[in-house]
Amino acid sequence: MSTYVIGDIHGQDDLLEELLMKIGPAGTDTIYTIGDIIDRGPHPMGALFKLMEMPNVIPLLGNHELMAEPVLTFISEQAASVSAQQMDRDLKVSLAVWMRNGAQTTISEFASLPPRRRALALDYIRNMRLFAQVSAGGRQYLLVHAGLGGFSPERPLEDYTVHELVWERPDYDRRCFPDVSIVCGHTPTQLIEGNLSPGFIYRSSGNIVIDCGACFAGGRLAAICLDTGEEFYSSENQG
Ligand SMILES: [Mn+2]
Repeated sequence: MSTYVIGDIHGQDDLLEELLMKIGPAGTDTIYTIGDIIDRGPHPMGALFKLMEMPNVIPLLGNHELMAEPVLTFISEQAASVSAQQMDRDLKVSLAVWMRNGAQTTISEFASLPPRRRALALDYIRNMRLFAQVSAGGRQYLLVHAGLGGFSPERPLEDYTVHELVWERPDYDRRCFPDVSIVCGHTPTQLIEGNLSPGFIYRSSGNIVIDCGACFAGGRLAAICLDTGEEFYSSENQG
């Protein structure tokens, strides 16, 4: 009955497979993914369907799934490829932003799926949760893709906007709660200023950042066991 959290996967289905082998989860364990299963890497839909086949996986929403949803909905309802002419202006803007963020592999894999599989993938994305509150190993955790943007101790979690939870980059040196650790992804730990172990799980002031840059050469996919604090890593992305 352990609880694991996996960082930003970004289409690295091989690293995901390897990490799951290392964790060796039991059917009674729970595995959260912290968001950003798709984009950038070679097989976003491969990673997504692997997780969809695991009933003990609970996926949280990342900013990449948020960007993808309207465009994938369009593709699903229209043709097998994206034809910008049929899109309204809002959707064109969404597509442009998403394309700048590594959408290509997601779009091509999604477009090549049969309609039934597309519907299943979209359903899975639409049902992703914004956050999860977990108790494990006698400690309390808040799992959320980016963190608590616009944090104030008085704000109930339900009050945060989607943007604040999946896009904004919090100050990891700020402790939000005295007795709740925040587990998040979104910022590869290679990019955290002053981090002495870039590419490994970063802990500071009750914040645990588990995006270890799986989509970059030299980065890796990481997971943490909330019960024990044990860290798991895939091998490095060979680029
Ligand atoms: Mn990410």
